[in-house]
Amino acid sequence: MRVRSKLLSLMHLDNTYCLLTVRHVKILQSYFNLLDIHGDKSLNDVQAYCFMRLLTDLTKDEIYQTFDMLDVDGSGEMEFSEFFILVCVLIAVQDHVEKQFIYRHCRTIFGLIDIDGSNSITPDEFRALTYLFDFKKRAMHEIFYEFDISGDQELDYREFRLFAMACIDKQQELEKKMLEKAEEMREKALEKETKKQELNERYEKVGIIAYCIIL
Ligand SMILES: [Ca+2]
Ligand SMILES: [Ca+2]
Ligand SMILES: [Ca+2]
Repeated sequence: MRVRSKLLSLMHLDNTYCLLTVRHVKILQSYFNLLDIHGDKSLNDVQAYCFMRLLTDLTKDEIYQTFDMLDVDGSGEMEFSEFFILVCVLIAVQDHVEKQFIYRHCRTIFGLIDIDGSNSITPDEFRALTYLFDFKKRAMHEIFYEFDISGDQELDYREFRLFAMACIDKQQELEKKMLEKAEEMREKALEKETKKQELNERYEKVGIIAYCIIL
């Protein structure tokens, strides 16, 4: 999923706990109150649809599936606590910290994608992660069976937690690679600069010698 929002681009999740600050929660509460035009402290499916349609590139089906996933109390409406989770997911995606987010909020994510509340995740339920967190569909199919250690075609919480831990390993591996690449580029730039400086000094010397010869 892609996220585009000026307001959300000003908000970031805390590095350690992957949560919003109290100040941002207050801003979000005011934003929610503005969206809640009926003043009943919740957003109905149409309001939630418009909100997600405006901020993301999710399809209609994906939006309604996300709405059902987030409607934890089954009220058919999105209350602030559910809206808050949605916004945290959007910010995690916007800031590319979705793997970290899954790891930190493993239990919550497990509860969300377990739509039927069976305490285990089927391949169909697991698919929600592909569009929310931009996992590749084919890879996710393989990943699902890789972590289904008991082989019952479902992921229980312990299996899902292993998946979440693997996510963060992958993220750290990626970050390490990016840091190494940045260091490599920095060294190359430094080397280039030193060479340039040496060349300039040499030209300067040659220039001085030529000037002396002319004199
Ligand atoms: Ca609800
Ligand atoms: Ca389930
Ligand atoms: Ca299993």
